[in-house]
Formats: sequence, C-alpha cells, structure tokens
Amino acid sequence: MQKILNYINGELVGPASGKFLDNYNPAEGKVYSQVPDSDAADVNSAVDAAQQAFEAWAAMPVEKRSAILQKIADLVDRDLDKLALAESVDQGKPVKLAKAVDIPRASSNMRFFATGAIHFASEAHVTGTEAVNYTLRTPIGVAGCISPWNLPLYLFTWKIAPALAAGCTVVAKPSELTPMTAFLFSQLCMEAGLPKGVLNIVHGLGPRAGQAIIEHPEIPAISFTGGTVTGRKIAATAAPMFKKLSLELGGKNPNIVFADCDFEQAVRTSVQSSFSNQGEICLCGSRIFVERSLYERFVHEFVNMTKQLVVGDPQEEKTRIGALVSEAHMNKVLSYIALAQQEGGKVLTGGKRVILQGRCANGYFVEPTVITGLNATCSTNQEEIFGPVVTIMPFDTEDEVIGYANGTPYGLSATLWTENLKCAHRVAAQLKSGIIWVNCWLFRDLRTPFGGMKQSGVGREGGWEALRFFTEAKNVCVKL
Ligand code: TXE
Repeated sequence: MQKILNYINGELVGPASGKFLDNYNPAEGKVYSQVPDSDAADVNSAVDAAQQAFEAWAAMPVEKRSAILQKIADLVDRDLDKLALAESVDQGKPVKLAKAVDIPRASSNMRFFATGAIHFASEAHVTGTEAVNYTLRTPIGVAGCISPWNLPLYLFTWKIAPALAAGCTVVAKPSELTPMTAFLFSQLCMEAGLPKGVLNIVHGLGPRAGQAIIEHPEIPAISFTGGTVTGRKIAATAAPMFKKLSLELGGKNPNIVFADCDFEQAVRTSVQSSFSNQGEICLCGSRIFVERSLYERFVHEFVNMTKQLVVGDPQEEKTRIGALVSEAHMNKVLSYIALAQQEGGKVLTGGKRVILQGRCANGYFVEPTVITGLNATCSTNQEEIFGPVVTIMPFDTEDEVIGYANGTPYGLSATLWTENLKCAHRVAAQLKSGIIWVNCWLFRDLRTPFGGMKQSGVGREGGWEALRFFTEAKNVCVKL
C-alpha cells in the first residue's frame, strides 16, 4: 500500500504522530493508498522550515526564482500522463479530462506567475514639485495555502504559484481526499532544485492540520479554496489574528439562455457547464433559466444530449462522467435529488446511482440528472449540490431572470446566452457574480481577477491581484 509523505524542509517525511488515513480510489470504492494524518507538530516543523528559507528566497533575483518555477512546470509537462492518471484515480474524473484540463492548467499556473513576477511593478506618485511617493512591495512572509479536492493540482498550483513567485515561502495543505498529485508534485520540486523549506506540503484533515495552519501565528496570509461553511470557520480564526485572507468558496451559478441565442452552441456548452467533472466544479452552471419561447425546444435537446453522456470507468476513452469523489459526497448528491422530488421537481433524466460492472462495480457513480418543475426559492435551487444535477426553469422577462439569478446567497459565476449585444452588457452589469461568461463557459484569461461575491468568497485571485495579495505594501514619501 503506497504511503504518501509530507514534504517538509526539502524532504519527504512521515507525520510526527506516525498516523495515516485511508485514501480511496472512488471509481473502485476501495482504499488504494495512505495519507499522513498530520497535526500541529507537523505544521510547526513546516513553518520553521519556511521561515528559515524565507530570507534567501525573498532576496533571490526574481529571474532566478522564475527559472526554478518554470523548471517545475517543465517537469509537470514531462509527467503529464502520470499526473493525469493519478488525478483521475484520486478524484474519480475521466483521465481524458485530467489530461486536457487539470494538469496542463497546473503547468500554466506555474508559468503564468513565474513570468508575471518578472514584469510585476508597483506604483509611484509625483506630488507636485514637492515630493515623490512610491509604493514598496515586499513578500509578506510564510503563506498558508489550503486547496479542495475537485481540481486538485490545478487549484493547488493556483495558490502556491503566486505566493512563491512573489517571494513568499509556503506551507500548503491539499485536500485529504485527493492528496496524490500534490505528493508527486513535491517530488518534482525536489528534482527541479527548489531550495529546501521554500514549499512545504503537510497532508491531513482540515480541522486538524488545516486548522493548525490557519491559527499559526507566523503565517500572516491565508489563501483558501473550498466550501463556504469551511470558509466561514477559517475567517473566524484568521480575522482576530489580523491575517490577510483570500477565500474562494462555493457557488450556485445561473446559466441564462435567451431565445435569440446561438441555440446549438448554447445547448452543447450548457451540457458541458452542467456536467463537466461530474458537476464538481464550483463554476458549473447548476441553475439553467431559458426564455419561455425557447424553453420546450431547449429542454428536449438538452435532455437528449445529456442521455448520450457515458457514465463509466474514468480510465476509458468514451467516459464523460466519472465517479464522485467519495461515498459521502455521492450520498449527499443523491439526497439532494430526493429533496428535489419532495419539493415537486420532475426528474427528466438520471437521478440514480449507477452500478457498473468489473473493476468499478463498487464505485461512486451517479447519472447526470436534469430536473424541472421547481421554483427559484426551493432548497434545491438555493443550496450548492456540487454534483451532476441541474435544474431548468422558464422565464419571461429580463428583470424576472435577473431576480432569479441573483436570488441565492452565492455570487461566484454566471453564464449568459444571447446574440443581442445590448442585452449582454445590460444583464451582465446587473448580475451579482464575480465572473460572467457571455456565449462561452470556463474561457479563462489568467490575468483577470478571479473570485466570488456574497458567500462565494472574499478577495480576488489571478493576475496582479494574486501577486499583490502575497506582498506587503508600504508607501514611502520622499520630500524633494
Ligand atoms: O471543501 P472543504 P471541499 C468549493 C465547492 C465546494 C467545496 C468542495 O463549491 O463547496 O469547495 O471542496 C480543508 N481549517 N469550491 O469539500 O471541505 C480541507 O481539508 C482549515 C470553490 O474539499 O471546505 C480541504 O483541504 N482547513 C472554489 C479544504 O479545506 C480546513 C473552487 C477544502 O475543504 C478546515 C473549488 C478547517 N477547519 C471548490 N476544514 C472556488 N470558488 O473557486 C476543511 N479544511
């Protein structure tokens, strides 16, 4: 049984307690490796290593720092197939998706911030003829980075790359549900010659190892991606300690389809935005609103395309829907489908657990599910399900659908389908979402600020925002 190890001070080490947790392969429904059950002792060792490494790493010429981070990206590219398979085994996603999205994006994250740091500038202001004010930005110190299980290496690197590029050292904790690619990544860091202590990866449970990172007094900045409930707990610990906090949380994203849309593109992309990664992407459009004159046609075509999605072994080429990440998460998703029916919803396709033959007979599979007949305020349309489940509702006016779209506690992303330019800009301006896609979905430019409103998050990642987050800024005013 493979044992995953922590990466502390440049070495792969077991947890101080000697305790390990079972790590499941969700497509087979069985334990396939062990992950450290780390605690505060391991986090303290990691922070000590990060503190010792900080001064040299922060002082290193940015071009040299950048070259090391790009070398890591080269090794991620070299090991694409191995990392994609590990991601698929750990999380349940089709290996095809991990190869096409997760791992290439992990490499892009490293490269984007490695090169961005070279061109990063701060501000100066000439105050008449009397003074010059300049903003001096320096790395804030040891950064705490905590990431979720749905896009494991993609979101892990999305956090650590800007921190490292900005000159911070890092103590990171990936999700205990999907630790494998972060473990493989730590080995690539060693091979790339990342100096010891610059990146430290402590595996383990959120309330134990994660909480120890949040409450450590020598970690001044926390970057977290995960559920809103957890985000609230983290903020309650970090705020009284005056830590810098970036929270990327949950979503219940609207997908608004106007009658004048490019119908073929809208339907095809909506199937993708509903069910990609088994619907386990916080940016998935889980609530579809269709203008009434197009509603019946859209529902008919959407259900037909959904029925063609193959639920299967994540390692098979034809598979589009893999396993959900855990038995607990599968049961949570199935409970929401039952709730939707109790609330008056009609399941047009899907709704059940799938029992496959062979290797995956005990895996955690759920059919892609389409539900209609619900109102906008029921729990099914208010709460994040984070699985292959979407609801579809008709609307008649712009004001009505904007009210539906904005009518949840979340505000992460929204998608809009219309060929009318004025409608696109007018509606986008009124949607309370941090990211809005018009006639596309998940089309990303890493320079753009990324994050949610309301209970979808605090702060912005991406671009200069992310690099700035990991720096401390002081204004120096020099009298002329
Ligand atoms: O989150 P959890 P999950 C959201 C997505 C969904 C959730 C799924 O919408 O709601 O994340 O990820 C650690 N102190 N997003 O279930 O449980 C935990 O060990 C410190 C939004 O994993 O919150 C794991 O490493 N850490 C996002 C991480 O937090 C704690 C994109 C997340 O765990 C902790 C992706 C604690 N008390 C998913 N408790 C976006 N907006 O971009 C848990 N953890």
